Amino acid sequence: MLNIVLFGPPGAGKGTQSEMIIRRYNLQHLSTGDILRSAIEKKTKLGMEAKMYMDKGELVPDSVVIGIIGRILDENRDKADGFVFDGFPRTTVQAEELDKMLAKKGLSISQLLALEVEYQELVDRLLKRGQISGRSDDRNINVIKNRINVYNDNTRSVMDYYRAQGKYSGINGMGTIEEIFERICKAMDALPK
Ligand code: B4P
Repeated sequence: MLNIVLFGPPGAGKGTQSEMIIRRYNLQHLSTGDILRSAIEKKTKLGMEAKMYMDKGELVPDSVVIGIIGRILDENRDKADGFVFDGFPRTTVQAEELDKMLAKKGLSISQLLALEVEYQELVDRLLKRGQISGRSDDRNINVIKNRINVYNDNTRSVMDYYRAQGKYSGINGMGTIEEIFERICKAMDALPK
């Protein structure tokens, strides 16, 4: 199985590239952001709790997110040739827990692919999406800046966690969606089968 962590700051293109990766490699897309937004839309208890954090650009507590991922892994394991984890793990605690959950199933992360994008480009992409999609966390410049700060303070260290395992690849995330996808495919095709 090919289990990829697609990593990067908010607006790096994780969601966008995940959609293309899962089609080419027959993988399953697991986006914690999408799952949380769907819970908010359905007004579930989880959704109401998550909304308080997401509207401010803060991370939802580890225990909440880890519980969700555990359930989904159990339900979906046999449905594809592996997973693309998009927006998860976002802390080293989440990364450690993910390793434990996968190990129980005899699985592991194959590689972390980190999309590298300049600060102003991130802000511009998110503001543009805010105008089109109306996503509340993309409409306020202060919330966008806070999300990038939270990434730098709490999430960036996840790269070191995988680097220490020899599972880190940096990908230039500037350019067109197709150009970036080609770079990702090159990195994925070079992974041991
Ligand atoms: P996410 O849903 O993960 O949102 P995101 O980080 O903003 O990135 P996303 O993947 O959606 O955007 P993309 O870069 O593809 O998280 C939202 C919130 O949920 C978090 O702030 C947090 O509160 C919570 N959360 C989620 N997971 C969590 C976890 N594990 N733990 C705790 N909390 C969690 O794209 C952005 C825009 O750029 C799009 O409009 C796209 O079209 C555009 N774009 C992409 N590539 C482009 C390119 N090459 N050129 C131009 N535009 C491009």
